[in-house]
Amino acid sequence: MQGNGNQFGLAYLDASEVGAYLEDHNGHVLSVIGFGREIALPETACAPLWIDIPVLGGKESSFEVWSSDAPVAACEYRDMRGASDGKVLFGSVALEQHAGDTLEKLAAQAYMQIFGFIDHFGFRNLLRVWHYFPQINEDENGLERYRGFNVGRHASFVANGRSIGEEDVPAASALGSNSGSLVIYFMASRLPGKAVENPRQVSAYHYPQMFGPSSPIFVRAMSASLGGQYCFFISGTASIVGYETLHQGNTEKQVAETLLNIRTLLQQAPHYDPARGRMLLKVYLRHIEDLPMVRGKVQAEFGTACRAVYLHSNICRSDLLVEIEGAYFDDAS
Ligand code: 3EB
Repeated sequence: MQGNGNQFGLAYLDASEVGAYLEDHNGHVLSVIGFGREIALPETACAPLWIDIPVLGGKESSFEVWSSDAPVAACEYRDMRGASDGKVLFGSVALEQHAGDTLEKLAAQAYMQIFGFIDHFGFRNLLRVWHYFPQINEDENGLERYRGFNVGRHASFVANGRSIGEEDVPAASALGSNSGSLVIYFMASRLPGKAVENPRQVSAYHYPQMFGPSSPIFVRAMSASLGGQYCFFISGTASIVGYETLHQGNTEKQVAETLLNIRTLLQQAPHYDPARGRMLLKVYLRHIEDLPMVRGKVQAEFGTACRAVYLHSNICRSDLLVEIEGAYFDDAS
């Protein structure tokens, strides 16, 4: 592995970069997630996950690679595979939805497996979870699929004795893919991180029932020290104030509101210093044509050195046109 000072971290890479990066980090890769078109990749402890979401900005694929300075070992338990460097545990679950299954049932099953996996390896604290599944805004048995997903997630938190409050709830994102299974990947740790909420927003787990029979379960951000490095994971963030979507139909105003929400979260990140740390973003756009405008606003906020990946995806509320997630790393603190 090339020593560039990063103890633990994340890279967003293009198809032309990912092969060499994985070779350089041989034995140190925790997780590889590919978006867009599939390509052949060097072998890693865990097979790459593929998410069928088109990459915007003239790229056919984009890769999210998590790695560690410490050696990484594969972790297998029941049907699940993951990888750990001893400090964090990455894992994933991909479940096919067969005829007669509901997404609610699948979500509950996925979380039962996740809790079983992290408890088995002694990493009981979920820090960050990513959810992708197709037809997120479509109806299933009279309920929007995202809302059905929330019912299943909620049920498995309760069934596993996890509290629905800051101590047990991870940062997360939930986005629509174009095809494939319910794919969830996650990062867990032995010690809890510190949950961060946004004073401009009602905690998602306290959303009123107008957004579905069970509330979503995520915190707005998670602050953690991992491998001697300060990390701040920002959940999927959108144009929501209180619990309501603002600026329906206006992407430009939604991005501005989203960036204000992110700024508000970063004020609570004790070590945030844009001049010193590294920020990486995934930006989800419902409409391709919004790319130049949104990219302009994101670059104005974070500068052109900030690595941002733009993805064409449906967002979990049908009136949201843009959502942004982030990860900040400070190697010095
Ligand atoms: C929101 O603020 C937007 O269901 O896990 C953002 C991040 C959103 C995570 C989830 C949903 C989730 O409600 C949607």
